[in-house]
Amino acid sequence: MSAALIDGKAIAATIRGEIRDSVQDLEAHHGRVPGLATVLVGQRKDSETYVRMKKRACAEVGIASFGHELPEDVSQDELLAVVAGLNADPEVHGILVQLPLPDHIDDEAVLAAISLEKDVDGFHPLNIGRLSMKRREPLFVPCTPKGCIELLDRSGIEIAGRNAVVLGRSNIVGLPVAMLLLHRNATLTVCHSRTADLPAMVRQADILVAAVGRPEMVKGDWIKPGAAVIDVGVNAVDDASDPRGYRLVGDVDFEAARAVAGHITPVPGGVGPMTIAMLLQNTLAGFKRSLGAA
Ligand code: NAP
Ligand code: LUD
Repeated sequence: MSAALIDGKAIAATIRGEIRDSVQDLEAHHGRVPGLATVLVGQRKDSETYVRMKKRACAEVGIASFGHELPEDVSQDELLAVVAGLNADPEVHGILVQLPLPDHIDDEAVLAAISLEKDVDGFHPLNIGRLSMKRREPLFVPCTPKGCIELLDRSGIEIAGRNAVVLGRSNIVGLPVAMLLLHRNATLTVCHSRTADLPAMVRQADILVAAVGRPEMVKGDWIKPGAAVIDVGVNAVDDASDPRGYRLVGDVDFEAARAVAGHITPVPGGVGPMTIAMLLQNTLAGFKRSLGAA
């Protein structure tokens, strides 16, 4: 038997439709639309692609986007000044500083400078702190982790009481997705590069979230039969038969895992489109909050 595909691309399109309807309603009542500012430093191809996709998604749902492209050698002070300007701009309800930043920039200082009310990535230390504590509500939940939970929920997968295994503990994916699963009453295991027996840990997982950035590292025979597999990894591997010279694969050996799992996300077309849909959702929420406060 082959796993049911969790179609992130289709689910994200449904969510964008919901957001577009809300934006239209709000514009009709208030005469204003939500605004997202994107800040891109340097010329990394992947970051350029993601930011372009985010701006395009904004346009599709009626959210205004304001792009700020800064040179690779921008100073920390110049970048902080851009963030300060966006914090003060009433047309901007969400600020996204695309990561990674160049090495000479202190990314923690930049993320901490973003107004909490506009931190649609949810990376502000206070947001992460609230996310990690019991019964504290963050203003925004980070987009990729939120997208993973949304995929489980919209696929009817029970979280409470089940064994969830997260591979990876990064600030942007592994750690926050682990916190969300814990708050939803999963029994949680977090694995990383020092985990002794990764296959044995993964075999316990009713729900597996893989976010390690290692192409097809998770093998089919690591998967518990019937498990839900959320593959966050987006890895480019050389492929001469592809016109681009590469193709994207996840952290999971998709074909082998599919034969064993109950549900599985593809790469591309799984978590990636959800990250962008959740960013739009957070921007809409920030806009609504600003209307309430006005
Ligand atoms: P990261 O910051 O590099 O973190 C990777 C994590 O995986 C670390 O915790 C690391 O352990 C662990 N790890 C690395 N090699 C391992 C191994 N051999 N065995 C066990 N654990 C290992 O990466 P990230 O930013 O979280 O991203 C992870 C992947 O998700 C990447 O492919 C990235 O492109 C993708 N991603 C996708 C989206 C999306 O929207 N779809 C969003 C963000 C990221 P240590 O902590 O011990 O070093
Ligand atoms: N920084 C992110 N850095 C990298 N893939 C993303 C991402 C869409 N501040 C900040 O957007 O949330 C962020 N906030 N991130 N990422 C990664 C991470 C950030 C990754 C993949 C995709 C966003 C995506 O849509 C497509 C897919 O998986 O189907 C494939 C896109 C392609 O290249 O064809």
